[in-house]
Amino acid sequence: MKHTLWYKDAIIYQIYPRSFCDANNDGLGDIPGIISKLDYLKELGVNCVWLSPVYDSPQKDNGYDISNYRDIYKPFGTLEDFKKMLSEMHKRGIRLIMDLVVNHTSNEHPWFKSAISDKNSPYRDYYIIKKGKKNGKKPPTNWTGFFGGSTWERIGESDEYYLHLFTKEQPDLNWENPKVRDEIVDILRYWLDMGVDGFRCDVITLISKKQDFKSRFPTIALCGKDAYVMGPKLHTYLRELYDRAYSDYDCMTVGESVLCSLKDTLSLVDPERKELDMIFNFSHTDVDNYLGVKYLYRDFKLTRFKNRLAKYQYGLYQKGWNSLFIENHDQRRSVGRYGTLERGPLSITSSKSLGASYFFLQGTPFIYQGQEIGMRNPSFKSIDEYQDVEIHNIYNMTKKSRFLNALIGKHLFDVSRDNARTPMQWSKQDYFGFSKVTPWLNGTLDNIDRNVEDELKDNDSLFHFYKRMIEIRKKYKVVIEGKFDLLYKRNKDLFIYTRTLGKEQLLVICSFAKKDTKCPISSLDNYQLLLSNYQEHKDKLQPFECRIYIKGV
Ligand code: TEU
Repeated sequence: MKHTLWYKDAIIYQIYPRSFCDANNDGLGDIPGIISKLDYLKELGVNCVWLSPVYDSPQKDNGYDISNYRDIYKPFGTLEDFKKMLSEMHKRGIRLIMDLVVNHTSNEHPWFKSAISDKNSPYRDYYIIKKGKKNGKKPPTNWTGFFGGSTWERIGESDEYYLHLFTKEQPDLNWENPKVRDEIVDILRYWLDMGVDGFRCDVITLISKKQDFKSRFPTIALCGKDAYVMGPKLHTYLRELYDRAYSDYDCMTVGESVLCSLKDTLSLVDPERKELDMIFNFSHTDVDNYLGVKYLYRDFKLTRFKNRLAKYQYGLYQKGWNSLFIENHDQRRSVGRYGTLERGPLSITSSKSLGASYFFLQGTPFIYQGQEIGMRNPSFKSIDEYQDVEIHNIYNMTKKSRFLNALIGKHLFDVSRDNARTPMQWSKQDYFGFSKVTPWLNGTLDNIDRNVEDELKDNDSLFHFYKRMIEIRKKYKVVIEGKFDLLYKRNKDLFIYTRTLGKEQLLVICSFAKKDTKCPISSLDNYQLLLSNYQEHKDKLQPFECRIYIKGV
């Protein structure tokens, strides 16, 4: 089937199902809850949804540990609910991409249960099982994982271990085994035949491992990552999935590519290679940390932020497609981050400026649930209020090490993934209108001012600003195809860029300054103002003022 490029016009809204809307009042979001909010998404103007995992799962990593790829986690609903949701989305012109988690399964997947219970199991080689050292008393290598600790778990009292780059409940699949690849192709076709429009491919750049499985020189985090990031057969496997599955459907793929460079990105999204349509790159979200380790906190600098974004705009232009995002379910909220203000009279103004700064770049923009209404991090006080396995693992490590506690303890809560996973705030009603009972992870009432009901009524709200940005993206071709140019790259307060397509030019001016700032552009006479976060405009740019102009239309 023809592989159209619909994703270039897509505006994609990410739903984290646990926290979106709870229709049956068990404290957990669910699929009927999503169906009940599709008209809201239509009102916002998005035309595609990325749905975080809803497959059957013991939920050790909130669904990123799958025990049955062809059924729905019962508390979320049924396959019939899913098919109804898909149909209702399509009726509204909203496509659906599923979260594809195939670097690993759950340890409760039947494949894994069989693999570790019987050395002669046909599924034994579906996983990466190696002999430990010192008669099994030590793991095969000194690699460390994304959630801290060793990447190896001993199998009972045997001298063998299995590999898990994430929790021990998420054993890595052995992609070297063609039977594993056959299984994945079948899973892809099962959902594509159901009408799903594509996939967000979880940690897809980790699926190929170097086969030497040797220890590495110890590092502060992710020891051994060279053995599995952008592994030796990754491109082969990605092309195989395209040839055996994606190519038969008008679908889209976006790969989550942790720890990847621009060079890696170009190799993954080159259309000629038929591997992935785009990827999530994290260089701009790593601006406020060191070495890409989010616990090593670093003050934000706008020049670093805009130049890293610009690097990918220039680097991918006419070579491959890009994704654009500032939030997701693994990142803390952007309110109070990236130079914006968490509270006070300029908080929403600053979030509008940040939103405009990424939303008109070249690529497919993603909006994470609650980002469009300016949801903030919860003000949790104790580790007991956090649910995520990642922060609990890291917290326990800091409790055992004064050095680690001194190095990362201070910002641990700030960077927790739970910050993005509190219930979607639909109203000021109890439990934010998310549920009628205490949610699985509660929000905090000091953030109740940011809710859908109030923002729909307020024409000057962040919601309506996002809605207008989406309208502009849909109206002007220059936003999709225009060449990006960064202006005033060394200006530490202003992020200004143009997008040019023939005579058409979009000019995006975003101030991140808390005070009036001189606008360096001498004349704006030929431009038409499309959108701004201020009603009146002066010679100077007002605090956090953003303006989107166009000319040549
Ligand atoms: O995330 C991969 C990943 O690297 C993140 O865990 C990230 O490094 C970390 O969260 C930074 O805080 C994907 C999913 O998005 C995540 O939710 C899963 O936990 C993980 O893979 C394992 O499937």
